[in-house]
Amino acid sequence: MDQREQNQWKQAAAEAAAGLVEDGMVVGLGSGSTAAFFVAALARRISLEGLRVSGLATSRETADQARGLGITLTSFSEQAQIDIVVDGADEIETGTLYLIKGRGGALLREKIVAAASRRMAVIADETKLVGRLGSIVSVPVEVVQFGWQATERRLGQLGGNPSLRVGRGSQPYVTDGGNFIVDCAFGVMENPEEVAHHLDQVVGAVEHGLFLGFTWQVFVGGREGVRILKRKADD
Ligand code: A5P
Repeated sequence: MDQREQNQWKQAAAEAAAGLVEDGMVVGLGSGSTAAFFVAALARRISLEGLRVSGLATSRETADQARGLGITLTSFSEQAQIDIVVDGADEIETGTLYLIKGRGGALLREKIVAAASRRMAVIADETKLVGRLGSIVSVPVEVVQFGWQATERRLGQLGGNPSLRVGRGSQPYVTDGGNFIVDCAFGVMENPEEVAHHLDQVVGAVEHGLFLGFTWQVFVGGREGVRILKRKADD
């Protein structure tokens, strides 16, 4: 896959989704390379059209980028609800619009923001589309540091073939929330709801990267331009 072309697809999807933002909105700002294109596109609309929006960032990295581009940031102490969140994904199941997220490590804040948003628009290049979740990536699970080995063992008993994510200098990767990430290779999932239900019960696991039922629309950039996938019920 040509990286430059893939970036163009990501950017095209991000720019199309930036068109969803209206004056006065509170906008959840996702994390990752595709979301970074969205933040840049939104900043351009703000400066060219004088759009007034507040952004709620899903990671420190996104907050830094948004602040640097002059986007006003807000927080949950100021907002009861977010109008729309625009975020990337690692896998998108085409039939259900279910997602795996968290390769960038921001899944906990991403899910909190998605859950507090009226709508979630997902932006991606077409390499992220799969028929079944688990085809390409593992499911990241954010776990508290205390007793992580016990939590990892439990994830292994669930068939997750777990491995602790390693960051810089071969040290465990630490999230913005101060937790570790255990990546779980469940393989192709026939029943992601059941996997999510089991992960929800694991003591020591704070959150997992299965985003089921959050997506409103997906903007997919690819060779043919940008196409929009909609949830069946919204057709
Ligand atoms: C961050 O934790 C992730 O959920 C990202 O949204 C996801 O990894 C997509 O990232 P890219 O847009 O960089 O592929």
